[in-house]
Formats: sequence, structure tokens, C-alpha cells
Amino acid sequence: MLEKIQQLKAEIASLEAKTPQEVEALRIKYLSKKGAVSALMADFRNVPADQKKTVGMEINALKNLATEKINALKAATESADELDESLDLSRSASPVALGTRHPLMLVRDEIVSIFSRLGFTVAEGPEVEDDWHVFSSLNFAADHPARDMQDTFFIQRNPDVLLRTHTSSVQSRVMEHTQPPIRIVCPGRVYRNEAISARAHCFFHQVEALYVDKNVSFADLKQTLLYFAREMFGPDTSIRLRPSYFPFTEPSAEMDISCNLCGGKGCGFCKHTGWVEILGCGMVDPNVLDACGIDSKEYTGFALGMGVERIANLKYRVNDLRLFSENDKRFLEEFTHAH
Ligand code: 2NM
Repeated sequence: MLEKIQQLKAEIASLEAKTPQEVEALRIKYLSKKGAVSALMADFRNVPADQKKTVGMEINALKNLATEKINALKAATESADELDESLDLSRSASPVALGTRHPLMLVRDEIVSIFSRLGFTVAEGPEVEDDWHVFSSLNFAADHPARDMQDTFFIQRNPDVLLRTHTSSVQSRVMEHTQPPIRIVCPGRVYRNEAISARAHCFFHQVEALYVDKNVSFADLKQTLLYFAREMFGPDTSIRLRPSYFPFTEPSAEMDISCNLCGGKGCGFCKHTGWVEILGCGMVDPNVLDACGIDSKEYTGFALGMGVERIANLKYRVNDLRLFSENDKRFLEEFTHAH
């Protein structure tokens, strides 16, 4: 009897079924009134009295095992069955919420695209730079305040490992290994050691352009600026240039556009002047060309640079710079349909 029980246990433990029908057949075979377990129960009265306790316990264990096994098979085949019928495999997946392009990147791409229509190609370079490419090659005097710890981030206290403060370092690198004609546009992130506020951040984005060739003149610069301003801010935009100073250009100028809020009549945004400043520019200083291996007796060039945040502020009237780096979805999603 015990031997028979062990044999049945092994048999039941290895049972398999693929459909609910097969499971039902197994249930009948082992657990119905005429099944194998009931047959053992019926034989139970022939078991000698001194073995009844052990054999009884074994039969109960067998019955539990068979019930559990068959329930498990039932659950497995039924759920497979259910899946087959309820799954609509032709349904599309649940919609994925697409991200949005960052407003600064939209504006950057628009600026770059305007210059590329004028034949400028994109050049990029490292954000971690050395003194030569950020300052010395660009005619920054040894005691220029930008070289100060106050303004520039140095890495590991090494005065020759720093975060670029403008993308002009990319232009210096290109001039070093390319002879004119050079016509490049350089977008990128730059770093300055400033306290974060609504109007300043420790990093921002720039686009600079550089054109070096024979006979490049200030008139070429001016025409390029006018084309840029009208493409960016609309065909009715006027520009004006004011004399300025930058270490890497001589002469230097700052460009204003007619205020695109009031159309030049004067409003709070343009401080009632009718003009807003948008970029700096000038003729590349001969010292810069020579330092970068370009003969300043043969070639001249113009350069210009602008802050992407500033252009974005003008275009979208974002009045707090911090919004650009907080990644608040409500802000970012406002630009979903901007382009
Ligand atoms: C500006 C303003 C004026 C500039 C100069 C150069 C280089 F590398 F050619 F010397 N790149 N960019 C430049 C000139 C940038 O940003 C306000």
C-alpha cells in the first residue's frame, strides 16, 4: 500500500497538461469518486490496525498533492486560454508622450541655419580649454580681468585648465589648422563665474561667426548683420551699430535692432529708446590672425558673437533666465509648436 502511494505521488508530481480539457481528464483520473485516490481510500479498511495511522496520513498527503497539482495546472492552462481570446494583438501600443525641443536649442538652430544660408559651416570644440585658446591667442592682455578667478572657472586650481568663457576658442582652433577662406559659425555652451539670478547664470549659450579671407571689409560685416537681423526678427527690422571694445576685434561694435515689441516707437522693454542690443562684433584684430598662423598682411576678417538666451528672451519674452535651466515641463511644453 505505501509503495503504491509513493508511486502515485511521483506520477502526480510530474503531470503535465496543455489545455483545460486535459486537466479535467487528469482530475477525473486521480480525484473523482472513481479515481485513483478514492480507490486507495476504499482499500483503507484492509490496512492492518497498527499501520492505519501512517497509511492514513500518507493518503491525505497524496490527496493534497494531487489537488494542488491539478489546481495549478488548471490555473496555468486557463490563464493561457484567456490570454489567447482577450488579447487584441492588432491594437496600437499606448501613446508615448513625446518630449519637446528646448527653446534655447530651437533658437540656436535658427541662428545657425541663417548663417548656413550665407555659406557658413558649423564648427565645434571642447568646453574644457587651455589659456592659449580662450585668452592669449585672442589678444587678451596678461592682466585682463576675464582671466581672473572671479570671472573664469579653473579646474583643479590649474591656471591652464579652464572652462571656456566664449566660443571664440573654437575659432582660434580652426584658424590654427586652416588657411582662409574661413567661414564658420560656432554654437556652444560657455561658462562664467557669476552668482545665479534672474539675469545671470554660471553658464549660457553663444553663437559666434567668423569670416576670414582676402579683402573682407566692415561693409561685408554690416550686410551680414542686416541679413541676419531681418531673417531672425522679420523684414521690417532696422539695425544700428555703436562703437564698442573687445580684445579680439578692432574696430569693435555693438549691434542694436529696432525694438520688436513697439516697432521702434519706444516702450518699457527698450527703455523708451526704440532699440535693443543683441550682439557684439568687429574686424578681427591683426594680432589674433597672426597668433593663429594667418598672415594679417594678406587676410582680414570679421567676427560676431551673441548670447542665445538673449535672442530667445527677445523672441519669446522669457523674463527670467533661470527658466531655461530648470526643466519645468510646463515651461518647456510651451514651445512644442514654436517651429
Ligand atoms: C563677440 C564680439 C566680437 C569674436 C571674435 C572672434 C575671433 F575668434 F575671431 F577672434 N570670435 N568671436 C567676437 C567679436 C565675439 O561676442 C560678443
